[in-house]
Amino acid sequence: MLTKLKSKKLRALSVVLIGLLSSSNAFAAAGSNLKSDDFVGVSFWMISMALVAATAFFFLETQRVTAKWKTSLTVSGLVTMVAAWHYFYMRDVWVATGATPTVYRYIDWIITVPLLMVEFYLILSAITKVPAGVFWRLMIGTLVMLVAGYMGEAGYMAAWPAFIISMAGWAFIIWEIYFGQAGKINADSAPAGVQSAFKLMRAIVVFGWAIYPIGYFLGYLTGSGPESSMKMLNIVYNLADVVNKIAFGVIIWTVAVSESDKASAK
Ligand SMILES: *C/C=C(C)/C=C/C=C(C)/C=C/C1=C(C)CCCC1(C)C
Repeated sequence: MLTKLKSKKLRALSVVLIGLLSSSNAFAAAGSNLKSDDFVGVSFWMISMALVAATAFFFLETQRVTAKWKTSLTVSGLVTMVAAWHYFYMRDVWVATGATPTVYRYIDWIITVPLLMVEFYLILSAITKVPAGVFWRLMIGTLVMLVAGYMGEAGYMAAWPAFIISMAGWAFIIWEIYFGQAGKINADSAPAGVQSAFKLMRAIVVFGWAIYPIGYFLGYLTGSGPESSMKMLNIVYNLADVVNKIAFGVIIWTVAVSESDKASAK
């Protein structure tokens, strides 16, 4: 019974992965060749593949943890899967045209960043009851941050004011997870393993996420030539995604496994 269920899951997973791979191949065939000195293009390729591998890993590892941690790991896998898919497109836009794939980047963020915020809610919900206000405040902060950022990058708004509004949205998120209700619930009710994961995750929201506004600053606010600043912008955003999507998921995986092992040892 158990093995039957498992093989079904594995089949479902392989369908997902084959889908990912074939969509990338179809697109690559229509695109152009990656040049050996196009390091931004190389980073797009490497990160696409790392995201695919991370997706398979997170989905498969859901089998190893107890029920209430499965959702967190599934969400981690969704984040890397959605990002991988967008990376295939971003990579081709960059390699074929040398243009910054702003629209794909933000479509990716508007899906994956709320999912990352949900992770805070989920890891706290795995241990105690969490009021819905926590969830909504994290969502509102995310929306303000991303909508303003997009308006600045796509030219609907001047780069500086958009930057400032977006920074305010990010600050609001940080406030909630450090000093707001989310931070308090963690400090008051979470077991040690969850607390340390929560602390690492929120440190990522401060230090890992800080890489994006730095990229925006270097890309739009330094007044350097558009070609070099766009290379800088894309390399910085790509590296930031490794930390904030893959490493973030790995932290959740670590706590999910250790808390599950503890539960089964009881
Ligand atoms: C997986 C993608 C993630 C975690 C993306 C996060 C993006 C940000 C934290 C972006 C923040 C920005 C600012 C705080 C100001 C300038 C504009 C943004 C949108 C780059």
